[in-house]
Amino acid sequence: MSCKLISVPFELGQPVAGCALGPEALKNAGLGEALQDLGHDVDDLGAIPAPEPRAVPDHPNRLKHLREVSAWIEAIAAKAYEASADGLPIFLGGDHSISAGSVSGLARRAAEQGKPFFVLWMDAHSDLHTLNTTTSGNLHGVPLAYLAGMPGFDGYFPPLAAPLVQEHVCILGLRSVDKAEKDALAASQFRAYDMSDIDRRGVAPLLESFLQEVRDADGLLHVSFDIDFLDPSLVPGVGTPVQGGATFREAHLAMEMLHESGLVTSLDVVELNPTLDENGRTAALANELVSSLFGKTITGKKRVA
Ligand code: HAR
Ligand code: MN
Ligand code: MN
Repeated sequence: MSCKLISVPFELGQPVAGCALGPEALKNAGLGEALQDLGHDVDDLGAIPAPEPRAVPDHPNRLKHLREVSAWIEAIAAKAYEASADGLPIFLGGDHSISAGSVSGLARRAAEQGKPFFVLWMDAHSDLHTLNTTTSGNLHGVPLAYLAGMPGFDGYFPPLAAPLVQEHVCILGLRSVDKAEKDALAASQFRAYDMSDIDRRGVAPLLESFLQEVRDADGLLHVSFDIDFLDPSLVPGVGTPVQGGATFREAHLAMEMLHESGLVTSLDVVELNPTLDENGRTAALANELVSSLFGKTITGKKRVA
């Protein structure tokens, strides 16, 4: 399989400096080499150049860097569409606002191919604010609402070629959901699993039922991996840590299952902030998990999905 590494050094979707250094940190920690060692072709496509801010009207809510975020989404979406013609694109963020671009470009490609498009959103946060409901104004808190075609983005974010089907989205790892996001979730058809669901039922059954849906639909699967999915004790290098997150073993199991499924066609790795990291351990752990997603095993034992 040919993996295409796409660096997206953008951090203005959130207020903490350093996230733009995420792609270099992941690469310097050996991501490309790890994928090659697992037998994959790796094509490093370099970084998406910073676009000019997009001319958008003033918004009544106080939104931070709206023009920059909007321009990056447009540029990333174009790149995602192009790169997904062949190979498996891996977007290295950057904060989670970049996924508004990667996922929209990939969804457009899938729609053109007549393939159902599924998204696994691994995250402490639901990222379901609209431009009208966000109280922080940090636009890494809105990508999933935008991608699902929720109201209020018209004229501010680029038009969506193919909004996500809510039933085709699984959010895993939730433990920070704001009031407006709770209302949005309650009114939605998303599959949303919080940490309590993981504790009560376990990662494996939750994920397997979603993977079975993807399989049954002969769909494409994008994984949007927000590193704050993991417990902050494991990943100091994230800007918005939330206690009570996934263990290494839970994340590792999820990645192994994703590999065994053979269904994953694209990936985001987002929210790494190397300036907050401790001796690169967040980057190293992210790489370890990505390696599992791409076929690294403990014993080499074959498990049939
Ligand atoms: N819900 C909060 C807000 O909108 C926090 C959002 C944080 N998002 C991320 N990505 N870190 O998941 O401000
Ligand atoms: Mn997120
Ligand atoms: Mn998050």
